[in-house]
Amino acid sequence: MAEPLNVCVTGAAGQIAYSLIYIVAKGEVFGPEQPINFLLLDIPPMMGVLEGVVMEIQDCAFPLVRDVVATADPLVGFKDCDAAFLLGAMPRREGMERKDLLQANCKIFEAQGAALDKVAKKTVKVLVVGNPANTNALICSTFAPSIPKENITAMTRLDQNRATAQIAAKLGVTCTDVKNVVIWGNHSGTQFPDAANATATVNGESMSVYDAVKDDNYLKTEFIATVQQRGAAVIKARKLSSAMSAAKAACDHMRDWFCGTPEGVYVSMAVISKGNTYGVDENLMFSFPVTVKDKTWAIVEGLSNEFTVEKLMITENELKGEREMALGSQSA
Ligand code: NAX
Repeated sequence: MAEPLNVCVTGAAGQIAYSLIYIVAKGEVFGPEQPINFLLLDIPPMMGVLEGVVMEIQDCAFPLVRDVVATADPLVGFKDCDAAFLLGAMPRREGMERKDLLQANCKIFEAQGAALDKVAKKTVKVLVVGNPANTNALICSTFAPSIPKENITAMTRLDQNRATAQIAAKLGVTCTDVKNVVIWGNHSGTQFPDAANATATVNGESMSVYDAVKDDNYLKTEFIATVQQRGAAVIKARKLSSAMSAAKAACDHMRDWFCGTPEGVYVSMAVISKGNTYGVDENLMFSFPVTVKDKTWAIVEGLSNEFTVEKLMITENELKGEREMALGSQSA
């Protein structure tokens, strides 16, 4: 058997982690033959709860789980880490301005970036889920200069999965019959869910989603708004934010990053922009369509049209504003 992978989960006592740890431990992310050491990080007041999570992991008797460490010290949690799911973040409290939220998270992700920089493997793959995910990932990367910027990403896979499921339901097909829906930009209400290049298999025939749905107006209005507002709809119904679906999406993201994307399929990941694709400013964590080979992502080019350009600008401007609020002069 292979050497165990060191997998860190922050916010490990929280609700997304509770679903995510199970999926990872079952071998659905790093493979059914890959042993795992878990490094579970949360804040000091949550250590009691985390102890309960550790007990439950033991009680599952997972064949692939070797060691489990529970800690409140990032230097322990990120030690020699191969993959990190950064779920823990400062939640938005009532009356909190967006700027205050960004600055509170800036402190958390500055500290975690610095700790990753110090003790994680330089090949570590980091997925930021804690909101505001894109900008938190940018902060983390800014304070982890020895870790390649390509190794730090943020999650828009939940938005992609939501968009795929909406189209599948509209067409009465399964989610695996719908491919290449793209999420552009920020994981927020300004994101642009884009079905222009998506395909669907309907009655055994592969065709463009626009041809299959036969309702351009739906795809350009209601579909986009539904996906943009889906997180809020879940909170309204459940009185809690998405957790099972967020955990599944985080696992999809990390699995594709480690194992690669299938031929002809691209997925959405918020990755560092270098200023040379789709006119997006450099140094933003921007969600693009990517393919992954040998654990390296590459942006798929040539997928925009006139409708896309305007939508991309809206979400890019929001990300620039977040960067300015979080990092100020360090954002250059
Ligand atoms: P919970 O509040 O259930 O859990 C968060 C956990 O993080 C808590 O146990 C808390 O103690 C811990 N934490 C806080 N600060 C920490 C720090 N500095 N170091 C380590 N742990 C810390 O939230 P949950 O529902 O699990 O959501 C986690 C994050 O995911 C939230 O920020 C949430 O907004 C975000 N989401 C992001 C999504 C995305 O698509 N990018 C979708 C789902 C979710 O809303």
